[in-house]
Amino acid sequence: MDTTHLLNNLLLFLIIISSCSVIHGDNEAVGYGYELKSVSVDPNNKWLTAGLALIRNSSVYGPDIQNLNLSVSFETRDRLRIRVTDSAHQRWEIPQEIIPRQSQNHFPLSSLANHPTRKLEETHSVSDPTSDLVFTLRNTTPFGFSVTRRSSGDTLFDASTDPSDPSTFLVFKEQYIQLSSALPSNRSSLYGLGEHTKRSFKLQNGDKFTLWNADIGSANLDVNLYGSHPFYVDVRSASEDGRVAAGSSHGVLLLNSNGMDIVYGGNRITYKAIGGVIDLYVFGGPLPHTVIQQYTELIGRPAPMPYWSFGFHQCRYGYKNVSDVEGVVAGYAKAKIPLEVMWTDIDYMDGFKDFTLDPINFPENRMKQLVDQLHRNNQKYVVIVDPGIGINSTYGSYIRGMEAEIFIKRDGIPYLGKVWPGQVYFPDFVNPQTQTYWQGEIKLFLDILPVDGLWLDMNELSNFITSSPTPNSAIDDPPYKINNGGNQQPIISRTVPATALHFGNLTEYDVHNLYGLLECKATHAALENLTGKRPFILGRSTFVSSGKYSAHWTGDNAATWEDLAYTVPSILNFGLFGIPMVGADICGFSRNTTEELCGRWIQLGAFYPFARDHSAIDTIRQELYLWDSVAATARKVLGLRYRLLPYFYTLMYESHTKGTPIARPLFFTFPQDVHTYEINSQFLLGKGIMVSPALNSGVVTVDAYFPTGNWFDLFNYSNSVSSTSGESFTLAAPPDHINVHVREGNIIAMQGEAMTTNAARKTPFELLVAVSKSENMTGELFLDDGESLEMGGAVGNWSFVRFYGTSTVDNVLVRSEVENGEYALSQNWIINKVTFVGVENTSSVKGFYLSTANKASLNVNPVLKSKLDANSGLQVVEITKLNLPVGKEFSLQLK
Ligand code: MIG
Repeated sequence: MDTTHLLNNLLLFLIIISSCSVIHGDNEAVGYGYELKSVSVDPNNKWLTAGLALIRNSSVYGPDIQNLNLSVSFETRDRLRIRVTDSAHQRWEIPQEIIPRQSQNHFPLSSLANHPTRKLEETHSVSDPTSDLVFTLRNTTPFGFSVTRRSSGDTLFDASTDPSDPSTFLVFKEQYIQLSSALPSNRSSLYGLGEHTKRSFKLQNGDKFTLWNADIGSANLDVNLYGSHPFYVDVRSASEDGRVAAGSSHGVLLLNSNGMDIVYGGNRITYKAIGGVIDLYVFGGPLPHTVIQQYTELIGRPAPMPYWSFGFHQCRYGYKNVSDVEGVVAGYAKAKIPLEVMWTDIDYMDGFKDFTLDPINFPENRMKQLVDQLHRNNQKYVVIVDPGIGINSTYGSYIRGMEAEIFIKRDGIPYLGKVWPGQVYFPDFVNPQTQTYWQGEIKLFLDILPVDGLWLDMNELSNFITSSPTPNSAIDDPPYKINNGGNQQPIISRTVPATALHFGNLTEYDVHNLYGLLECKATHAALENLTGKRPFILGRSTFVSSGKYSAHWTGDNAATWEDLAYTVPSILNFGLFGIPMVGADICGFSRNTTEELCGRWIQLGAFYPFARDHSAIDTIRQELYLWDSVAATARKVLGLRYRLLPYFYTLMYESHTKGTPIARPLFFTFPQDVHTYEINSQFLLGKGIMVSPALNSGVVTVDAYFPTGNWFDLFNYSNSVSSTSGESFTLAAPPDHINVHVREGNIIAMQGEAMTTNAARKTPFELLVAVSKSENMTGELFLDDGESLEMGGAVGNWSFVRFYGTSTVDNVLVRSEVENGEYALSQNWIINKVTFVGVENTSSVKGFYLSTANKASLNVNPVLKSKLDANSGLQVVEITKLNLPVGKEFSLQLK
């Protein structure tokens, strides 16, 4: 070998060595985990605390925190809280003032040293004796932990470590926290982790979720959108040993407001947050609806929505002037399509300045006429408000904001952003003074124009410019780049820079995701104080607990068939997040809709909890009366929606008191039916009404899954579907029809169709009894004035009716139990008609018995009709002219 050759080889060798060291550098583990130093366990088994020490520093993503405290507590029987914090320094955590939690710390807050520590053993477990959840700490290297169910042994959260796999280790750095849990390979179905537009409702192994509130249109799949909800529900299928039943469910919340990526892959779920602490809550369920009940018990139950907000809403970005808006209102009236609420986008403002009116196109006197006219017709009016306050020395809201010093600051002066009005400052809703300021601005506006609700857009915060980062700032440019916008855009991109400061020197870095929540909270308080009525707020940006203050729409979708389909998973997700009043822009926001698409969209949208048609300025108009076919289908589907208003409203009450969503995944009612876990394009309203929309162009049939039972078409009470063990059916779905079915076992209180919710409330009730011979039948009805601050508050202002039914071969019975019947009696509500569907034809019905608590007040001369549904061989029996007061208990028996 000559020297050149030798040198060359040496060089090659050096290159390999050096490149190896480069590779080694890149391959340095993100972290090496922590080991257990001390443990103390509450003698009553309600809490455990432990000290953790870093095993080794890693140079990736900045400095590690050396010592951590782990504390675990059973806050309720069904709620386990696991906290990991820096033992030396206080770190950012969402304060109680922003999200009040009913959390008590069962463990002593004073330092660990004051408590007898235990001799370290291989594992330490803690479990409240009343709980099904067990927490186990593993004294491995590195340490790990898990949460299991006592009853079945199922592992719910598994942060045990595999020494050979650093991705299983806890990493806790200044600006990077990583926590990972293994999931059982094929028994977990996960839902939640929003806000994202996804093709499927069930989260897919391989999915990534970025949480960083951004003004990114919901037409964009798989990227972070307007809101952040680090919460999922895990619905398990049965275990092989039979100990876990199908449908066994739990929830997990990582209560952390910082930007994060969540990776669901390789049968693990891994959180990568760029700040805060680990504050993990496990909700034991064990059913989907009890998980949401427990979740909303912690974060707060959904705000009650006014009755009128369940009517149909029309909006558009680009209405030209008051006459244009009046024309739309008239168009609906002429077409006899119910219009409850008219909306106006930023067009109404003077130079896009909040709380002003354009003097030319939307002048004060004409706007007043419009609103007065709407109110005379029992219709409502809602306008948009954006957070940015235009900088203009003659603009009152700006002047008062400067005086009150309530704007977000950077480098000691208000941070200068740019939105619709041009240059703006953003109110800092962390500052308690901002509430006073904001309420004052809203008051001045309401004094001019008594609008019925506010629409809060752009509150991510959205900014038309990206300001330069502060040089060498790890706050504006953190070491770990979350996947903002799907391409690791800087977190300061088109929003307020992370180094900007809020009240109390909180950084935008930490509170960014809370802005929309805080704006909704302040607006909600302002409207309550100013109007004394139940506020209606529609918010774009949301976070954990936003449902306490506002409704939500899914933002800027496109008028495409794909986006129509994606609205179903999006809406179901917000139900899980505790924001049940949710809808998508009907007929599509961007791009030109078509007659066929718009027709199908109103068919589906009529059953969104929040139903609003909205479109962008550069698109064709899409009011429902513009096409005859769309108008006809709108009359039909909105007609059914309005008949179902008492049902929607009673579901609102259930949401408000228990957290249960209005629009629900099928597995809420059928958790044991594993087929329901995969469904993306159907949903339930409450427990018993199923919507199966047509979502493709040109179709005249729809394939729909029916869990076991008899289901009856709500439009005609026939066309029943009988599913013996859970099956798919191909149903007729001609262009003018959407399949909406009620399942046997449900009793639905309905009212009549009308052009406004107010008029619908004056019509008599009809009770629809979907007869089941194998199950008890139930239904509920909540009644109040629809606008008082409280829903179900002081006795005397509301009534609650429960309906029960049973059926045997020759006997169908339905009866009511009434709580606080006086209110319903004072409103003279009556049930005029009871319709039984699915009556067995073995003995044809000849008559009925009716009894009430007070027969004397009855004026009954009922008429009974029955007809055979050829489709099912079952009968539909109608009793009319009943005149039964809703507020009085009755019992009615077919014979
Ligand atoms: O920069 O106000 O999502 O519903 O029509 C766009 C105009 C601002 C975004 C909202 C959309 C609204 C539009 N807004």
